[in-house]
Amino acid sequence: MAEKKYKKPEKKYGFAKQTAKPFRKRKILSDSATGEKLSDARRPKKKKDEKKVSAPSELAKAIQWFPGHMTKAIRDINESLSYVDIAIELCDARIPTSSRNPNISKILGAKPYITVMNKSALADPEKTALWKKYYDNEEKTVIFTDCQTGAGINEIVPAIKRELKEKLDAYEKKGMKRLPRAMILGVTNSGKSTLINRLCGSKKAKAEDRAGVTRTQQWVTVEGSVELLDTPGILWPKFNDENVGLNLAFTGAINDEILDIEEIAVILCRILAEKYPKLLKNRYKLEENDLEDKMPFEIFEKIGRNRGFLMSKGEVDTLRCARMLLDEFRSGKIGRITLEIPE
Ligand SMILES: Nc1nc2c(ncn2[C@@H]2O[C@H](COP(=O)(O)OP(=O)(O)OP(=O)(O)O)[C@@H](O)[C@H]2O)c(=O)[nH]1
Ligand SMILES: [Mg+2]
Repeated sequence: MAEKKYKKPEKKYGFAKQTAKPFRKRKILSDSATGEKLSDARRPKKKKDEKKVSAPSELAKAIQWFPGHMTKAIRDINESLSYVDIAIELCDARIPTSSRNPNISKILGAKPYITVMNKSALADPEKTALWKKYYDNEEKTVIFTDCQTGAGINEIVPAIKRELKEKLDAYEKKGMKRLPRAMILGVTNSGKSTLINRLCGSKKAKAEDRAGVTRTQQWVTVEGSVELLDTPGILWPKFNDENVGLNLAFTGAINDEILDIEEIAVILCRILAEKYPKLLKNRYKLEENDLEDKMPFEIFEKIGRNRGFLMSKGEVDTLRCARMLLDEFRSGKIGRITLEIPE
């Protein structure tokens, strides 16, 4: 059966009016403790005349994705910690704050770790420079990498060896030939498996452009250099800042199946119109007045029209437009974009 599309807003109201239509997929409602989707029966009943479904912040608050396999993944990480010398937290350079697990110290305890900001070729170089400056003032090692261009990849093994110098020297003194063991963990879809493949030079770990691909841990050896443990991507049970959920959704760390991607795409439109208007205009052939004083849904619709995503009666195919917009953002086609700057 064809999926139901948004209706065009009758009047140019604000965002609330634009989203005042039933969620195409209400799957976004989930039990944050178990990650289980709430069945219709368990969902709070809406009053008959209740029109407004969500404002951006309501939607953002509703984004949670902590399925059962993540609870297990965290338990497995805990169990494997005693076998590894160091951990690498792999984050997304486009959202350096949102993609850092707030519970990382709790998960890793006293285990040393380094932070890697991956997908840096998709991030805004000017903002990345700000982040590098910011991290220089921190004690922790933070490396910016990109698995497609290879940028920064060569810095990882030396950084591991530097962090573990005392331990590795002690092994050498005892005549023990043992490679350092590193666990790679981080948010879903940040490129953990791809990084491992890149470091070992072959496709040993399964990697796909979809959140939640790796489901079990896997050891991979980089000949004569390091042993790496791939782990399933993990998030945390509750996003304290609502923008965190949105940023993770924009970048593909949250399973699209549980999201209302049309609403997510409209919010992304608003953010890009604010932060990267030139890139948005260039990519979608928008005029200055297509952005000026326009509501996010109007910009989104205009993009759909310019792309020719029309249905019968000339309405914009919003689902197709949302998929395209998110896809083009995630793959860097709109441009190099970073959504967060250091505070
Ligand atoms: N442009 C770009 N894409 C990347 C980079 N690293 C990974 N990818 C892509 O991101 C997608 C996810 O990569 P994976 O390696 O499967 O990510 P993961 O962190 O292992 O994901 P889970 O196992 O689901 O947690 C794939 O389509 C990769 O090709 C990168 O540095 N730059
Ligand atoms: Mg993986």
